[in-house]
Amino acid sequence: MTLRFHSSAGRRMAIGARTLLAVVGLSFALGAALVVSGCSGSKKEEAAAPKVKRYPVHGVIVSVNTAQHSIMMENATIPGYMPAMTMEYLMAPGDLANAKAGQHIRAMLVPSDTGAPRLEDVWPDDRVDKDILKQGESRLRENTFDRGKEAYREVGEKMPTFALCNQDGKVVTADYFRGKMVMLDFIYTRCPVANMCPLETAKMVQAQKLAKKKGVKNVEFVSITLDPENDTPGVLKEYAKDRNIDTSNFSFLTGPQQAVRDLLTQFGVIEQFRGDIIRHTLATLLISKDGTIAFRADGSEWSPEDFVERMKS
Ligand SMILES: [Cu+2]
Repeated sequence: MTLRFHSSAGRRMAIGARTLLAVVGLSFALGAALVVSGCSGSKKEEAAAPKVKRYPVHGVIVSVNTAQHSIMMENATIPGYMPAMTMEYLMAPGDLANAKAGQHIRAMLVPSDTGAPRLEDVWPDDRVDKDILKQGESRLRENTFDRGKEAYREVGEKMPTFALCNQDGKVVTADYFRGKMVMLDFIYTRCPVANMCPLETAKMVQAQKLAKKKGVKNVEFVSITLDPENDTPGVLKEYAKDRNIDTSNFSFLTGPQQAVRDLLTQFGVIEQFRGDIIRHTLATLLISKDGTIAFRADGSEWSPEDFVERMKS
């Protein structure tokens, strides 16, 4: 299997995707754990292993102090680090913007010699949300498995159901988009290849602006991350803010790794980790109001005008 960064021949890429899916299907049939174990994730973790020891922490936010870039949090016992207590933690701007008193979060604690410890990899951890995400993940897993070699959803088929988190840390399910057109793609925030994700996002924004200008109503723009390990809600929030993206109808979604993997499989997007870089293909899709995949463009050569025209018809 070869992965291609820039494909002018979308068809060939789609065939590549199908070949991969056939391989995946076969591995299911053989009971191999190729997809389930998410081989790419662990390799990447090793490569990017931080030198400072980090500790998983759960807690409830007591207060948010934006000026100090910190929160007060009542944390549960952190094995090997400290007992349960209420203390100050520093947070990145995106996480801070999402933080609210009373919220349950989980994160990785990074100790500091000079001041308050820092929280990274911050995820919402409210019970109900966790349950919805987990259910969504296992339903999608079963669905991908059941579809086997037909996991890839062609134009004309319904989009899969899912439960993910948006850039505000809110759980969003596929139901949220029912009755709306959805323009959907897959990107990741650290993508270093200018004419891949950065261009893709810029064009989605163009499409969003053009749709608004042309009076297209009831359309949502959705970018799902290829890299949920890094792209937490807070990271996505900063990504959108840095680009001045109007998030009133543009969501950046992330969530359980396996859920993202299954969506990639079902939408026919291929990714492969090379150290910290993800080699991947691009697909931009238009989903109609009843949830049917109406159109897809493989590669980076689609035009915002074309998509907006299709939204109008
Ligand atoms: Cu990219």
